[in-house]
Amino acid sequence: MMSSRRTFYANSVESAVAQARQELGDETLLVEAGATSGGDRHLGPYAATVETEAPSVGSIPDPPAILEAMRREGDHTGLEAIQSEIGRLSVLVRSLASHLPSFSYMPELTAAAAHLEASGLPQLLVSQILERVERRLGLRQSQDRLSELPVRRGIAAELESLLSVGSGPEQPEGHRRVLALVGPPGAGKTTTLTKLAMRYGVSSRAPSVILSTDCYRVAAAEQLRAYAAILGLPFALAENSGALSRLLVEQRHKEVVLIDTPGCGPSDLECFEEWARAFTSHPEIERHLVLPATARYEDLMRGWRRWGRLKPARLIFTHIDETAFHGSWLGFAISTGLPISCLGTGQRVPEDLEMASKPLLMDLLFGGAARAANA
Ligand SMILES: Nc1nc2c(ncn2[C@@H]2O[C@H](COP(=O)(O)OP(=O)(O)OP(=O)(O)O)[C@@H](O)[C@H]2O)c(=O)[nH]1
Ligand SMILES: [Mg+2]
Repeated sequence: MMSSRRTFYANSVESAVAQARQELGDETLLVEAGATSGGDRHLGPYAATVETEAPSVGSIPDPPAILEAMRREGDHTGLEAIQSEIGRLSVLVRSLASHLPSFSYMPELTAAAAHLEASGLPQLLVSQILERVERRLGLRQSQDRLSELPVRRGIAAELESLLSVGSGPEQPEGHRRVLALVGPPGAGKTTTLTKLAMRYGVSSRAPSVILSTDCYRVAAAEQLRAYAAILGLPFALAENSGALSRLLVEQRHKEVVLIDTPGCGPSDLECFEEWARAFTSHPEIERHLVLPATARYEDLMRGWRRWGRLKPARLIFTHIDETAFHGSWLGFAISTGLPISCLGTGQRVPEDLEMASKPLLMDLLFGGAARAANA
């Protein structure tokens, strides 16, 4: 299916993105957002451009899927020929792109461009951000060279306007929160859920309960049960979607309901479909998609074709402590338009959990690589 682009205008980037998602669905991909300029200004101060039709899963096999199929079937000669052709084309595209005006940045921006690309931010996003900073700071017109600081601030301001951070589970008084952590195997769902239970379920003193739907790994559910016992919180295991529905009715007086889910891998469609159906019939469950910050942007986007179907409300990134390159997951957050709620920064429970804030995200993006280099 071919995709085309549409632009939404509003008083903030967040509401332009919200409008797009309301009209076109949660799987809509954000390709550009920011302050409007020139002839578009009368339409609204901010704009968000989105892809209106994402390719449907499985309808047209994409190149990585073809490669994967060939790998499974042991077609190594064909695989190598395609890989070498892709390598040749990517060198060619890079060399052509380097001659385009949008890729030849002003000297002030060259180092920043290299840093952002090295951090894993997708190249398209980097060029969009830097073009805006160039315009906003008038770099092409001015004869004076700017120092690094205003350029860095300009980039941070652009990025901050594209990113959104959203409330984690710290629930407003009197407002019930039913949260499910979903995501790929090993992302850190159970660990993060335990951290959240300790931080909010216990310290807020709101009546809370921990539910698990992970019947695939008995040890994991038992570990969570043991944690719940230490925290003095009730725990229940839902073996299927029907059991989950019954438990949600039983636990309707609890103000904080934290649900752990199994990590369904890409080949485990049955597990995924069962819980996708269960969540669709319970719109009150806020889905927080847990993803490792160590994953590449392209892999996160591939996973989004599946995880996007669960219509997550927030993103949680874990394993933040294991990488110094934070552009991939930040780029993914910008592309999906979803707010980041919290970050897993290590294995310690409950210490290694940070609520997301824009200054923290900027510090990670700009400080991470520098800190790693100095370590
Ligand atoms: N370094 C680091 N390790 C983490 C973080 N979060 C989780 N882990 C570790 O990652 C491993 C997997 O964590 P789990 O919480 O079991 O992951 P899960 O998503 O529940 O896994 P499944 O239930 O198998 O899908 C464990 O060894 C955790 O201690 C983090 O933020 N940083
Ligand atoms: Mg788990």
